[in-house]
Amino acid sequence: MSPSALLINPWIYDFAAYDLWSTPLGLLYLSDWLRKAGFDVKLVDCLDRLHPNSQAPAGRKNHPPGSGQYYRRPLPLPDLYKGIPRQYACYGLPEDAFLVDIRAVPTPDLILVTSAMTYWYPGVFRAIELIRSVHREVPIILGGTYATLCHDHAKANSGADMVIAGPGEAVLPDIIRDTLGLDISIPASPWYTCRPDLSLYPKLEFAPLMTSRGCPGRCPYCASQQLHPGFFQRPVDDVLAEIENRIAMGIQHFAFFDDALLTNAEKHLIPILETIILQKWTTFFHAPNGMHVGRISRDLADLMYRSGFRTIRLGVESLIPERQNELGAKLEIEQFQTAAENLHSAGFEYNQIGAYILYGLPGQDIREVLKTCQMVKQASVRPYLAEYSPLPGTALWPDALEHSPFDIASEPLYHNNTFFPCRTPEFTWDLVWQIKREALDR
Ligand code: B12
Repeated sequence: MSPSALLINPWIYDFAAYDLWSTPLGLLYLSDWLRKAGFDVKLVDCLDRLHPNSQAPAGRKNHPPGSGQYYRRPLPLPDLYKGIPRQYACYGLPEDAFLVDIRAVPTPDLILVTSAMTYWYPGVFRAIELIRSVHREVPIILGGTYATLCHDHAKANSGADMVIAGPGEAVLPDIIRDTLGLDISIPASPWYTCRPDLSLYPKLEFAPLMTSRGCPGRCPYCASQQLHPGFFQRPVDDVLAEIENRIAMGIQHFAFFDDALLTNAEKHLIPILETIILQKWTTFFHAPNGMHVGRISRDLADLMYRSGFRTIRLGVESLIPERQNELGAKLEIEQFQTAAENLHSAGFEYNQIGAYILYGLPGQDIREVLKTCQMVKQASVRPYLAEYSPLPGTALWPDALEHSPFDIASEPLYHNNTFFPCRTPEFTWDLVWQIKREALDR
């Protein structure tokens, strides 16, 4: 009998959540690895809107495949969020449907649970509690973003038998040996020899695509270096083979998960897009993660348009020079205007191009954000407000500790972006609504 593993993607516990091509990509990579190692693998993904019992509201017509609303179960507000004028909720599969799925799985040898945002840990804990109630004796291993960045918190509180920091591929053989006493003969292979295992889903609207891991940048608010040390781009042919394979599965929509998609574009993204155009493949690409604005030349914008990009998000952060310098000086206003012009000339419309603007940074008067919003709109680009979430181990963390009136070091719930953990004394919820309105008004 083959050994078996059950993979779990837990719920989101938050004030808001909307599915933007969300996929437990880490788990899907690990699944491919496990299958190569001879495991039988099952997945219960609480965030799969296409699950027959998801109760997710039907998708809106004008929203691209892969995006949409989750089923939402209102929850009492945790004490430490008192004063936030928003409903707290659990997003994703109803609990009874989760339990039906968990019970339907024959007792596995190993259970792997992933975790995403650090402040979503209550959903992770709840999943572990429920799994434990059904599969009492099975070792539960927790990994992912929360498990990596808040490792001690997860070890102390999650209820998992083992908490793993960092990429899982390299440590799976050790985990399997330690928990099951099995020596897996396949070597700890590099992640890019695996492909996200999409066979775990009966229904798919899109495929996640990660053409690189890590990031060459060092943005002071970002934890990419801790999560995926170094920077590695997959060979172009390998990425194209993956796209071709997905097309053969009937998939047309793709969402990029790269941290730095446009790095080294001449040798990486450009040849990929040129081949797609040459082969006349029908593809639609979404890049919900902010891309490096200064790298969007006229040629690249044309290729993006012609190869089927539909969702463009630009990592603007701030167009106020002092703030931009503090964040790594990656962008000048002229570069932003040129990139916007290039995208418009290529054919992209206002609603397809969004600019992420960071707000709620340590010591930042959020009124400053209004100016960047206005400049972004002047270039016919839609502002998207991205609230700062402080993360341990990042360059901005000491600043965040100094400016936050809350105990962000010991309580990850305070990392919640909606909470504005680094709020200044002038902060009010009215001001937040005013800025949100300004961003939305055209
Ligand atoms: C893609 C991405 C998004 C996408 C989609 C996210 C999704 N899950 O679907 C979008 C653009 C929507 C997004 C949005 C946001 N994001 Co984001 N995002 C990322 C990004 C770039 C990649 C995540 C990913 O899928 N990686 C790919 C997989 C392969 O890696 P992985 O999941 O880490 O899995 C590996 C290991 O962790 C491990 N592993 C995972 N699970 C398990 C389980 C076991 C048992 C084991 C052993 C190992 C293991 O092995 C895996 C394979 O190596 C990360 C940064 C990063 N480099 O990780 C930020 C990141 C997660 N995002 C972040 C933030 C701040 C946000 C936003 C709040 C930004 C904003 N203000 O709007 C929003 C909020 C999202 C929301 N409400 O849904 C922060 C985290 C904040 C936090 N407090 O935790 C990160 C870390 C970036 C940063 N600032 O440093 N994001």
